[in-house]
Amino acid sequence: MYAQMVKSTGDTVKSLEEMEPDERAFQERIDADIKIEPKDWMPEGYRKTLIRQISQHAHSEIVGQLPEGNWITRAPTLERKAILIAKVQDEAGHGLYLYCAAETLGVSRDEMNAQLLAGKAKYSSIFNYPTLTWADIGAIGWLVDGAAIMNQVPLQRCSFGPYSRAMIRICKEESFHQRQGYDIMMKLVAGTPEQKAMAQDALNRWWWPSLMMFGPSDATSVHSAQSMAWKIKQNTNDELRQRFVDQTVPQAEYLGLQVPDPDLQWNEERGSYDFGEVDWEEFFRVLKGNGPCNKERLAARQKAWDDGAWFRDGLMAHAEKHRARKVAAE
Ligand code: BYC
Repeated sequence: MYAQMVKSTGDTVKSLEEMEPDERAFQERIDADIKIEPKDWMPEGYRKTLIRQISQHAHSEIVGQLPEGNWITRAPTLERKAILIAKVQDEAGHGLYLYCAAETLGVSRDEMNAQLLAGKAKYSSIFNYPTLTWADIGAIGWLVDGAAIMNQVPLQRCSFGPYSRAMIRICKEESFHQRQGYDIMMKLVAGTPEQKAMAQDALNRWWWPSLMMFGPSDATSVHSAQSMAWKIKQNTNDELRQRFVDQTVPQAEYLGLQVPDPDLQWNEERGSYDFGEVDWEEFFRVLKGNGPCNKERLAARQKAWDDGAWFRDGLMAHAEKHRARKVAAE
């Protein structure tokens, strides 16, 4: 895809002719599907966009541990507890690969963390909702990980090498996560009427926030046009949201659950589902820090940072001692 063919919804995307020679050579590499590596020349905007997206993605993985971690002590069986611990641990691993990928762009993990705690860097809106019942753990795996996979599979082909490679492993693990969530939902819908009602209630609460994960509509997405020209993103927010709906509605039907959208209907002509309008006011309210759990999530991250101070200090003191010994021996 050539840069000049991308329609811009926000910032204008320069055509090849408008670019300086360095920038043009860079764009031609992107257009030829050649990966960009950390030491290659890149436009400052490309570097900044990647730092923003990858760090926000990393923060999402880390903050995303909190709603699920809430159920580790209350998982209904030892097996479910072991599975949930493993899943939450995987999310920590994803955060770490992603912080490492962002660090190759010249930002430190401490800086990224400071931006999160100062409210300057975002994390996915979805993690500002509470996990009220065990069925929410099923719904998160099924819907939230399902939406994450839909968004992340194309990111495996991202033009920036370290991000694209991190996504390959992350996507493999997310597939297990999605299946464990669906498995919880299958058990619940085959259980007592109360258990089935719990599954339906979780779907009711998580459906719309899951659709919001894909970001604002294409008409209001600020970064999509440039990010697609740079092949950081391969698809628009609305395209991926539609794919998610098309994939997930039959899964809900198989479970015998009702998707909470009166406007949902199969469109024979388009070969996909029509669905209702996302409540964008709610989405932007959550992004501004006013969702049900924003304050709690940031307070938990601040506490983790404060509680870890002694450990970071110990590591630094240890490294300094080694350095001093090495210097003395030379
Ligand atoms: N939540 O111009 P747009 C997981 C922001 S975690 C919050 O469309 P872009 C998991 C956006 O950042 C999955 N903010 O932006 C973990 C921008 O604000 P800034 C996390 C959102 O970047 C544990 C503004 O809105 N996945 O898998 O082109 C357990 C305008 O948006 C959201 C990723 O992070 C949102 N939902 O597209 C289970 C994937 N949406 O930065 C599961 C990587 C938009 O200008 N990220 N914003 O202040 C992406 O693919 C893209 O960044 C997005 C947004 C599609 C999210």
